Amino acid sequence: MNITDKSMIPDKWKWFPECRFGMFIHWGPYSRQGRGEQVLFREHLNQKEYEKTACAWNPTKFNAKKWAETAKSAGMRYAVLTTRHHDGFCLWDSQYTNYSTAKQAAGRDFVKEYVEAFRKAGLRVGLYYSLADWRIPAYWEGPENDSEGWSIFRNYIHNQVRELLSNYGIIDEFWFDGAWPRNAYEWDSFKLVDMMRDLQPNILINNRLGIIPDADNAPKFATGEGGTSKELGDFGTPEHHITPEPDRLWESCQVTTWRLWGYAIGERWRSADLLLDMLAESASKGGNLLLNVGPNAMGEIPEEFKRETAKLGKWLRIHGEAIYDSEGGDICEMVTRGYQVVKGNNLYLIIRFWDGSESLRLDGLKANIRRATLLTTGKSLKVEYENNVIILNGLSSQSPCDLFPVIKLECVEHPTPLPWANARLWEGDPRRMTSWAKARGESVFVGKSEGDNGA
Ligand code: FHN
Repeated sequence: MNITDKSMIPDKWKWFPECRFGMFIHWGPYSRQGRGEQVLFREHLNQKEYEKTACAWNPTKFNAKKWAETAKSAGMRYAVLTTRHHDGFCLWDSQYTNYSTAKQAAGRDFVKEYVEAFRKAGLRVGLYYSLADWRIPAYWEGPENDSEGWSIFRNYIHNQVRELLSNYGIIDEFWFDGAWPRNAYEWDSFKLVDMMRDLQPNILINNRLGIIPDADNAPKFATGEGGTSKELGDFGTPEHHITPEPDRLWESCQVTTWRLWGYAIGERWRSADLLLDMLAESASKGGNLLLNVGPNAMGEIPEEFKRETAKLGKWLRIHGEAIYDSEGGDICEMVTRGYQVVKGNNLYLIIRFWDGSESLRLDGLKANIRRATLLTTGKSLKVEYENNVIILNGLSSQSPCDLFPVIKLECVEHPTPLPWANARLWEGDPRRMTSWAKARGESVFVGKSEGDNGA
């Protein structure tokens, strides 16, 4: 499947590229410590003590409607909430444990409140679920050292996934995590996926269900990205980076802070232009961006997140057609200007660097342009052709917007690259550039006659 060819994407999953931008929410009792979602393990906390703080956790300011409003204000069109992270604490009313928000101090089913509020706001909903549960000795021992304990633990996992997909309506995306160090056979992942598809035939399942040990070049252990396999998983999950998967949907998950996913007191925040850069890069490569927020212990989304992502929402209200339902891009060399994103026969130039010159020169693009518009202001641009070079005229000296201005090129047919520009520097056939160099001559000296070999 070529993920940028929409005709190759099953209808039931077309919503994914249509949405392009989602909210990742890492929230749990670890927000009480305020040092990220992994504090239990990373600081080797006493499990009993952690359990007490988790059971006493009562985030009275949690209001899923407000979270949904923040997501919409950011231009996000779906969300994924951690139902249970590696610490084992459940944010829903599980019938398989009392270690949950429903059975402890909060007395609420946060997953129910989340799915209802986000759906009501017109957003699609995803659930994150960690296979790992750091409380359970059998998780650490594994089947080879505790076969009975492992079987009980694995049944617990399968039962919880079943109840999450049975009791909360249509779930659009399921985000497994924490497969390490077990493989897909040990998790019985093929059986798990079969059950999930029976319950929710249209669901998108990610690739973090453990590695397939006998698959070609399978790593021995799942990496930090959960260990991926082509056989399992409808979409790839590059984490902290933006790397396309050539043959399936993919979604880059990124933090809006400097490092941690869960709420961290004193964390630093990425600015709106950095966040937009990630969104534009993901779209230009044909993937989604799942941008994370860690709400605080009382259930409030940090003001810094609201402030910076609202700027993206404002940008998307003007330029969203360049992102939503896009089909990748990267047609030809553009790195000195920004990103290219394609939709049908339209090519969007997302300009990261506005240098103030009156015209923009595109030397690698082959396109018959019917109309060129500065999408940011609606101003028409004049198009000229000098041999193979396309020149867009009429640009202002000052950038027309705080973030990235966008130029929309409506082409008569699908835009393509010129031969030299059909690959990037350090890629493709180097000989495609020979004539370009030859046009200057062979000498290493400037100004010498033809034939000098520089001796
Ligand atoms: O260990 C987790 C981590 O805490 C976080 O949830 C990220 C989000 O993708 N996933 C795992 C690390 O790859």
